[in-house]
Amino acid sequence: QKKKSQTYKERSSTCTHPLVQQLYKIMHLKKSNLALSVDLQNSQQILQTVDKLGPHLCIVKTHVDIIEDFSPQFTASLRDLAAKHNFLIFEDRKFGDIGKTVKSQYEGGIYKISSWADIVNAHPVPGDGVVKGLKEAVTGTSKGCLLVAEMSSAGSLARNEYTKGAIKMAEDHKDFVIGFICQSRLIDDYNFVHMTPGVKLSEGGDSLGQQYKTPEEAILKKGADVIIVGSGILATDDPVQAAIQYKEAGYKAYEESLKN
Ligand code: 5IU
Repeated sequence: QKKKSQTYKERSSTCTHPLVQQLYKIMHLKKSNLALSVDLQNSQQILQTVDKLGPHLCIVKTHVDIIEDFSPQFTASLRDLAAKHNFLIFEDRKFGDIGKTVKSQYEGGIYKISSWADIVNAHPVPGDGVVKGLKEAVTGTSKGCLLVAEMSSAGSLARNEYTKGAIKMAEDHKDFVIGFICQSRLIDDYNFVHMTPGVKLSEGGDSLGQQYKTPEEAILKKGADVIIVGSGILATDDPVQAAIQYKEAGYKAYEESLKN
């Protein structure tokens, strides 16, 4: 039996992980369940876009390894924008190696992801060493990790038993795993934030296997907490207006979901 739906405000006080509390608080205050996937390759362009769209976002999702002119100044500026507009930063790195390796990939190299990203994600394919390795890099902080339990792309192998394994791994590491990247509701527990990419106001896909669902479908039918939108916002003439449209569609679907 499904538990009664909780408001973002209620979730911010009943959930246990500090980062999850903070996220739901932001979602409540900004009336937004919208994460922007800012898949641009120029750091100034990213910062300008995030500064304009920031008021409408609960999360900014990055792919730091596609940036052509990366510098530590970029991540410092992004953190300043996160403080200015009150959003969390999610680096969509999808760690997928043995524990020792992902630990260095998370804290080291050029990007030093653990120093600026609030949230990262990991593929559960290596087993829970991936989670343990990442966790070791950030002991004593309130950073969080999402497990990629399902993908939006055609033919994804992350399904059935694999997805069940991801759920078990999350439950075994509640102090660090704060949720899932998924396409459907996996656990009836707000301590695990369900974030869904592959969202666009008009359904369809792209030429490389991406498959889209609408905000309503993601939230109302599939039980997403956060919708992740990239080109639906960025590949328009007016990204600010588009962000507002997605924010409002997402929030309306959330309000509708409270009636259940
Ligand atoms: N992304 C997906 N699907 C997934 C996962 C991640 O699309 O299952 I895991 C990423 C890829 C891209 C963004 O950075 O989310 C979606 O961008 P568009 O909204 O432009 O398709």
